[in-house]
Amino acid sequence: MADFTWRLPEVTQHAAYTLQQAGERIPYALTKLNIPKVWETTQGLLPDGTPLLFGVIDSGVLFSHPDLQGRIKGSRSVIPGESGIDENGHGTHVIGTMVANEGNDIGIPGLAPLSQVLSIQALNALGQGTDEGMQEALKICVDEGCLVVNISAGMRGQASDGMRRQLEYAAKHQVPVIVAAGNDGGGVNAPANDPLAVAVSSVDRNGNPSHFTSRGEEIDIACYGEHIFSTSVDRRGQPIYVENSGTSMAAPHITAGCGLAICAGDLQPTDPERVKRYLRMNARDVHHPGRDPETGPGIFDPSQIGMNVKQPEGRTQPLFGGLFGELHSPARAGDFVSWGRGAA
Ligand SMILES: [Ca+2]
Repeated sequence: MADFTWRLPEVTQHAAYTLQQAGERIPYALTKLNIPKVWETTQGLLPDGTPLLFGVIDSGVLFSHPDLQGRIKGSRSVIPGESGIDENGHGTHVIGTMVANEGNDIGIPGLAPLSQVLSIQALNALGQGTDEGMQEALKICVDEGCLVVNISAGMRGQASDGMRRQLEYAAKHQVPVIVAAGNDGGGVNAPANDPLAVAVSSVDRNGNPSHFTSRGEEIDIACYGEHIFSTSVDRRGQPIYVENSGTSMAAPHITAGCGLAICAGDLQPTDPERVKRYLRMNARDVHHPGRDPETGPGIFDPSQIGMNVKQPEGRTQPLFGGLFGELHSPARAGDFVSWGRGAA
């Protein structure tokens, strides 16, 4: 019997800062990705003016974090007895990278600071969770109208049949699932290695592959994953900022980048193959010329968002029908684990 325990990858935490120490600064990755330029087109609102909704399946979120005010549309847990509040730090870090408030004089801006997140806690404070819980979490994200889902977690081997069915369910509903490749330096972990997932590897600030990044032909895109400064939680449950490294930190840049592209009308909600093609067409080749196992087609380059197709303001946008249905009942307990360690 295969072991379908999920884990957070072993993320390295380099430093921690109190709120008082964290005056707002643009993280280097946002500068390298030309995100402030993209903000002239969109900061994460759909054409109808509503915030794009991301799904994040992780260790939960500290929704009281000052830099995440207004950014958390909902927070649930599929782990019995858990509240959805992040006691690990990993989920809060991933979410801050995506949607932390911009211009509020504290911490960081996320890539899509006007978007929102539905946080589904499927990994506990130790970064562990069950396959059943992860499946349930993904179904909730799709059913609740998330347009892009981030999973910075996984396991060795191949996705279970049940997880594969949920990936098919997401693909059928045109919800791309962006997954961290893993941090063990070996082959791409599951479910990032599934054809229905978008697998993200990590590079350092100079574009060199991270020594820890999992690698292989399944890598769909690379992004910055070293020394990423974002929101987190300390041991007492208080809001802090930390600097982490891991593919867990690279993936949310891709998730948020896809969200910005959707908001700008450059990318329609679509199947995984088309999302992969979009990322490939907007990749900057690094490392070995052409595709390589460490970085795939290269580092995502979102600088063309809003440049290709000029869209009039206020146009109607019929595609986004993300109606919020009822949440499903929590799944059974299990042993999932998330990728990357927060403020442990
Ligand atoms: Ca901020």
